[in-house]
Amino acid sequence: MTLTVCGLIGSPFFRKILTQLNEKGVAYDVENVSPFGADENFTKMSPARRIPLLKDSDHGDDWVLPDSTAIFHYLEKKISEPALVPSDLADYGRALWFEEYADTEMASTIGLGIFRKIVFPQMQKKAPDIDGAMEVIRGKLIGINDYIEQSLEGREWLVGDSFSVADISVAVQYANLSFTGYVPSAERWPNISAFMRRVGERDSFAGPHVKAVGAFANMQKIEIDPAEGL
Ligand SMILES: N[C@@H](CCC(=O)N[C@@H](CS)C(=O)NCC(=O)O)C(=O)O
Repeated sequence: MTLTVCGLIGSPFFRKILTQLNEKGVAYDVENVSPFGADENFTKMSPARRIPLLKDSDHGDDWVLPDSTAIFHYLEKKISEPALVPSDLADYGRALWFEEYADTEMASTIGLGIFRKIVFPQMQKKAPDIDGAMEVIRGKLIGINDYIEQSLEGREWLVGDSFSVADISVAVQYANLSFTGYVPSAERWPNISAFMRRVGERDSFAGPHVKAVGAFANMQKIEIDPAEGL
């Protein structure tokens, strides 16, 4: 079996899958694939023209799976240990909810609303849209931070007692937020801060994360006055 994960290290969805495979201790290959300016062959593999994609040699050369959620749950079935989805049914449902919330609500607010405004212009040697990003941080992001903060109250992980798809999905989104220079205030959202520290201590997450940090190291970042309490 050869598993190949295609995408870019800056993508939270791509790192979601790398973190999962690292947790499982499975060897895999990585193929650098960008969705931007990709050819028609990419559209055949990924009709939504998004990364990540998974190839699994067990199914032949033409088999390819798009979408981090499809990939994640495919891999849970293929390599079941250690499980990253809860066995308890109630927890399983909650874990799927957090994955969905992270992949849609958080990704659109953080990815489209903040990350792209800071990072994408700089990739074209243009000035980042700091004011536009700050508007989203001061607006929609606060509600997301409050919800995740409250969901982590008195708990180590978002669902049940162990690290799961819920934690990975939420953490990779907050990681992309940190690449813009903004991290939620530890005074105002202490549970998020402690959670991200705990996730960052896991090699499975830290390996891909450190590579992504390097990719954005030389970019201009958001600087927030601590008095703003954001
Ligand atoms: N629901 C998809 C979302 C993937 C996604 O949005 N990937 C971004 C990169 S982080 C992408 O490929 N964007 C291409 C584009 O917007 O043109 C998943 O979970 O894989």
